Amino acid sequence: MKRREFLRYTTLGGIALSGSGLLVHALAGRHTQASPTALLDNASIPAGQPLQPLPRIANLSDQVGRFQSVLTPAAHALPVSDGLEAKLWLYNGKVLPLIEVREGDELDITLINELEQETTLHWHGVPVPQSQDGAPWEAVLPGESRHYRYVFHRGSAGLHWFHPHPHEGTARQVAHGLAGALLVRPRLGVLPAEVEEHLLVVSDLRLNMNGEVAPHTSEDWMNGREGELLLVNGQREPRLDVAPGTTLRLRLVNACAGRYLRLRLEDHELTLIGTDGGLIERPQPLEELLLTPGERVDLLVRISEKSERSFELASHPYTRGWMGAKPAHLDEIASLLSIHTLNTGVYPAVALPDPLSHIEPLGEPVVRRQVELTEVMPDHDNHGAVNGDPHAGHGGSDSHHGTHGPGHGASHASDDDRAVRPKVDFLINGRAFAMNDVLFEGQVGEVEEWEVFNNSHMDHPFHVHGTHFQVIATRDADREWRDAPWLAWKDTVNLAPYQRLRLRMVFLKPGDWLFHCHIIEHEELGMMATIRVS
Ligand SMILES: [Cu+2]
Repeated sequence: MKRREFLRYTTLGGIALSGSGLLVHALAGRHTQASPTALLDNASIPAGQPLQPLPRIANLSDQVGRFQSVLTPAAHALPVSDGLEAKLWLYNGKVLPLIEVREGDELDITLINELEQETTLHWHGVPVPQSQDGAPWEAVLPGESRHYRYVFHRGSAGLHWFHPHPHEGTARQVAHGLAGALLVRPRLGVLPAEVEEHLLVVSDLRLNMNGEVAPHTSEDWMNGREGELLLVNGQREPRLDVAPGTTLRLRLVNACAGRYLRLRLEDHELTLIGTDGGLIERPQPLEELLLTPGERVDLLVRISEKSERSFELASHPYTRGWMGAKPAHLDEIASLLSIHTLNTGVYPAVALPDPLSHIEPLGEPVVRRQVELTEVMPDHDNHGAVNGDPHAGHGGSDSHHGTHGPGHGASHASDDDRAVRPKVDFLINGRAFAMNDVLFEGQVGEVEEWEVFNNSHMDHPFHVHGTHFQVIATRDADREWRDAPWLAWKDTVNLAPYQRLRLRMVFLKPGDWLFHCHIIEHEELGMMATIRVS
């Protein structure tokens, strides 16, 4: 390497983005040939920097039991290197900020919308009153603000998250980086103090060589977008140094729009201790774990007693029914976190309480519903479902119609993101989401059982607002029903192609609650519906 090139390389290498953990470096001169269509690849970000904690949203209240703050989504340009900036939309200028509260706390957040489009704050995984849910019919216009106020009731402890949920604007806002983590601590923690906890928010970004978020492609809309830059807490493949034998508690959020994470930790078994809605009753050992968009997981792992070793937490290839040309990264192992053991004494194993929690079965349902997920070409009837089962019937026989009243349903002006939307509809019970459409009506406090059928050739992660559910039984394509071996509180669950799940849930608060595919692009193309609970 010539001396001049060497100097230039070291000047550009590894510059931290201000106010965030996102570290990007550009190879010498690559941005001088910037083309708006060429993309920054994962290799353009340095790996192996120390894992950074999520940046915190400060609590402005001095009252015990109250979390008060301001969230301002706005455009921010974060310096990447001389002449190259990542142009993102962020809350308070922070990449994946964290709000931390305790069960019983009251939250009071002022949202100040400094975007050039309407937005909302959806508190994914928190059973809030319906008016605080950030639903698309409660949009905050550009330049306007509103309060979100609610209390974290007992039992809401867990790792949740927040993201925008405006009508026909969610995919674009999420692709620009708008999301954050919401950690609700229990009143009384049950895990031993020796356990070392880390929150890991996995996200991805697609930037062009000018540092701009690249618009959605037709493939993004069809499959759910997977950005080339795979990030953990805004960093590429960060490094975590621990003493040998350390018991790590890794709490992950899959904040990607479309990317599935099939998690394995090299040479280690994972122990599942919690899901979307908090701790499960007894630890479950796992070789690997599938974490789909919107899901969270709480894992314990006792790291090897060997010193000076490295272990990769990685996402392994998972086939989720890709439509069109498959990007190469789908067949590759993607490293997320590199764990290194230090040359120090060995930490002893920790003893866990038994049980970790108690999960009451919801009991026999009062109402049963059928929910069917399909993909269809709009010029055909539903028997033209994309690779769908032509003999399958459609649910929705108990559907009702309602309205959110006049003034709702206005969509954004079209932009590049939406111009390339494919001619495929993603449907629930044969219907694409409409703001004034109510698919189901239910009653507060009644046990509901939903049989959700993925009548399509792609995986879909199914999310319900306003409550958590228990997966009671599952039936894979061409198999018999199997009872779930243990109970967990979930708000997002994956359905493989032609899989059926029986979910039980109770809505404790009245209002119009959304349920949808959490591949954001599928949601926006119509795979979303409303249940009106009164
Ligand atoms: Cu989907």
